[in-house]
Amino acid sequence: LRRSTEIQGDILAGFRKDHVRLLLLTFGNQRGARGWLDRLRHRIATTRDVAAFNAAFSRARHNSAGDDPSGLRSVWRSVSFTHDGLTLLIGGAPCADVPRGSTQEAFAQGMAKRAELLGDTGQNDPAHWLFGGRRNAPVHAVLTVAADRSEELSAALAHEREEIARHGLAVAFEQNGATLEGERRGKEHFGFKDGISQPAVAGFDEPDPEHPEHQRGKPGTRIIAAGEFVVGHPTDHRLPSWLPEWMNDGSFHVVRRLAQDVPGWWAQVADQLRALKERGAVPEEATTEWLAARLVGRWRSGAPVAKSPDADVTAAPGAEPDNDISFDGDFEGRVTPLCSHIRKVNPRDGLTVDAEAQEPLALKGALDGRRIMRRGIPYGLPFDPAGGAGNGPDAPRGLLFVSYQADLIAQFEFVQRTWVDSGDFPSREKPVGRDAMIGREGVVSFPTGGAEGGDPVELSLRQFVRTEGAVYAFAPSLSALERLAKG
Ligand code: N7H
Repeated sequence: LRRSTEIQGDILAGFRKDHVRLLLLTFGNQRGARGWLDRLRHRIATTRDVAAFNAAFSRARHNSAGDDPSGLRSVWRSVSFTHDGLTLLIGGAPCADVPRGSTQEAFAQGMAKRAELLGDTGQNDPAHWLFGGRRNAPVHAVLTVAADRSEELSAALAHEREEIARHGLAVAFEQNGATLEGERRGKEHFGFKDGISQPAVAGFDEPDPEHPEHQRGKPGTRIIAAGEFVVGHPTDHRLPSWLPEWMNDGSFHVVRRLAQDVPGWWAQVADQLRALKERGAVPEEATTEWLAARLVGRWRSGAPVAKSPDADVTAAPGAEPDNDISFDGDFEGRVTPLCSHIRKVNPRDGLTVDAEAQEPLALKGALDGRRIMRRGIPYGLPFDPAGGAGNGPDAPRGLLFVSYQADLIAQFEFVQRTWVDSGDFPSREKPVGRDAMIGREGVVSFPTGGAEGGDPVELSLRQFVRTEGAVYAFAPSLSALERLAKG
């Protein structure tokens, strides 16, 4: 990729580590913050570093037939700044021009101020947040440290803490993240395989020789313009956002701590299944796994309901979970419900109902501008009634949701507001309802009768995912870090 030594390594390549810590930092003063950054910048991973490591790791794993190619290890760091943090570092406004409704306006306001827009009210209210809320210590920078092993992470963190203290910075909050272990590896706390569908990036990921719009070896994974994720790179559909030149090769960083009530969610699935059976709305043999898969759009293994409507299928050992999903032919959501998480957050080819009722978003390629690069990881221990205190129902656990995108409003906020939280997306005669897995309390429309179809029924769903902290930050290029440090 052009400029791969400029773009921070987590944005396009992805750290892909099992142990992660986010240090949310408060600056003491400008001099200290600049001094800290001037030393830190030499430890920041670039896209080239991370991509080379990930390629070597994949090769080693391939050659060792699925085993962990131990020996290949690295510790990666990335850094991003909130609007307040940049203002302090620069000693003035980071963006001279802040048009209404622009990504720079969302960034300048931060997520707590945009709580109403983002559905962060009620249980999600920033008054209860652990970081980023009005009552919390100000966050100026987010330092991400990621490692293969927890000992390596601890050693790196000890060094980072020394540097932080030495330059008069304070840790406002520490957020850990770790891949779940054993059978749960690669899955999030509700039990589903995550991280399957990611956008591929033009100039970075290799196109398939036969289907150049898709990534090689990953059928169904569209290649999207780099400018959707990295500021200042070409985009296909969006107008330039007129960000200042110093932001080129950087990316907006969304961090959200999303708590998951695992037993609550599964209990609700069981309750809903009972109610659906009483109404004769689902087959007698339907199980909680069957219903849960329809709320997500994939089974626990990641197998898409669109292709395996009746039961989960385990992929061949070493095979990647299937991302070659089409909703063409299932516009009414009879197989994969329209309220399922994956249809809400990436509707793919499932939008056009008929020629007259064409949704503008269904125009070829326009959805590419809504994709986000997800870099989330679970936090907390799994729910396990047979385990210790950390495995109990009230122990903290959830998804540390992280995404990178070139435009906060057109990408993250659009997906969250206009798709996840809105009952009218996709637009149909009967409202579809909110996202059936991560939405707030509300009613969704659930299909009956399978592919042949009966009338959909309404399900009242409660809320089992809660926002517990959130920040908007910006991850600058390596040379912008140098300029910020030198002042
Ligand atoms: Fe979602 N989950 O683990 O159950 N997500 N998500 N997400 N999500 C996806 O395809 C989950 C959240 C997206 O291209 C899968 O990788 C949970 C937010 C997008 O087909 C699973 C939470 C937003 C995709 C989950 C959560 C998104 C996606 C299927 C919160 C954006 C790709 C596996 C606690 C605002 C869709 C996969 C595609 C997939 C889970 C939140 C976005 C299993 C638990 C807040 C774009």
